[in-house]
Amino acid sequence: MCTVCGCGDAKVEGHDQGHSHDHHHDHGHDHFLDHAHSHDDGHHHDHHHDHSHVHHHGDDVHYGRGAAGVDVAGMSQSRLIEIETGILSKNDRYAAANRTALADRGILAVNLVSSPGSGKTTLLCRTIEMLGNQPLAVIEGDQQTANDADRIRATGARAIQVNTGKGCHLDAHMVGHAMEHLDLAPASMLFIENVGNLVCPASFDLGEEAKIAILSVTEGEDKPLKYPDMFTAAKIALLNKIDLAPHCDVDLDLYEANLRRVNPTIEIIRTSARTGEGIEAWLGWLRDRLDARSRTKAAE
Ligand SMILES: Nc1nc2c(ncn2[C@@H]2O[C@H](COP(=O)(O)OP(=O)(O)OP(=O)(O)O)[C@@H](O)[C@H]2O)c(=O)[nH]1
Ligand SMILES: [Mg+2]
Repeated sequence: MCTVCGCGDAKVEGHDQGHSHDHHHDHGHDHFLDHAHSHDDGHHHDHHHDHSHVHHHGDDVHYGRGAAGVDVAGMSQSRLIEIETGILSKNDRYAAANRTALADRGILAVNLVSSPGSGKTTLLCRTIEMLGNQPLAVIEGDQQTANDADRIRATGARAIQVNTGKGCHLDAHMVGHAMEHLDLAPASMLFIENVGNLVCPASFDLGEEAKIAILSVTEGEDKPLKYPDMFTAAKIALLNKIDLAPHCDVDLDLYEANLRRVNPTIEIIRTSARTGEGIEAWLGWLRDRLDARSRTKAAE
């Protein structure tokens, strides 16, 4: 179960719905194409569920009314809080382990987050092509299919697909597992493409250097205001599909102003994965961060 939205109560073989499972994943099999566990043992949780409002859906279902701030059928509020508390510290531990492993090898990891279809994979393919011989690897998160990993591999880059099943986000444990399989080169870049979802991935620390929010011009200028958590969590936003702007009723300056309203320090680059506009600036951002990593490592 995702304790942000309550989704992902997948029935998984050998796993009861919604229990606070403490699985260890020391099993030897590669389950990256069948990762149907909801993995709620991985939740970095500084979101607050401080909904003061109540949504009425029908006569007797109320979301977010209780102390846990989320309703899950058949589960008490105290049980939900107990589960969340256990989950949070676990994800933080996994994220810290990922962060240490990455820092030890001077690897830059970035986490691409966005709503479905804003252009994450297309941008990544373009990025990989333009980075040339920079060592890198990709972790692809989707509920189903290996389409995106296949697209990445078509560029010649190494990629591993994590299917989250009913889960709505990647967590630090999944990423740690994928990192082991990728056997990352020192001073490489690791791109993590999260599940397309503008809500839940904001709350999960994966051990990455930064969350990169991708927005496309067709989504509407008000999205930063409607989904602020994602944009406060991100260090940089790529305003993508800029080539379509002349065909859309979009005010790009207002888009940027709304981003800065929710996150005054966010960096913004206008990009087109189609034409390549803005991609050099994005590569410059990545290279600067990778260089900073190497300098930190050399200073140790
Ligand atoms: N015109 C235009 N189309 C784009 C651009 N970037 C992506 N697209 C198109 O947008 C569609 C979705 O792109 P994807 O790269 O699959 O988006 P995504 O964010 O990876 O999607 P999910 O992984 O499903 O969340 C595809 O048809 C792309 O060709 C762009 O900069 N300009
Ligand atoms: Mg994709």
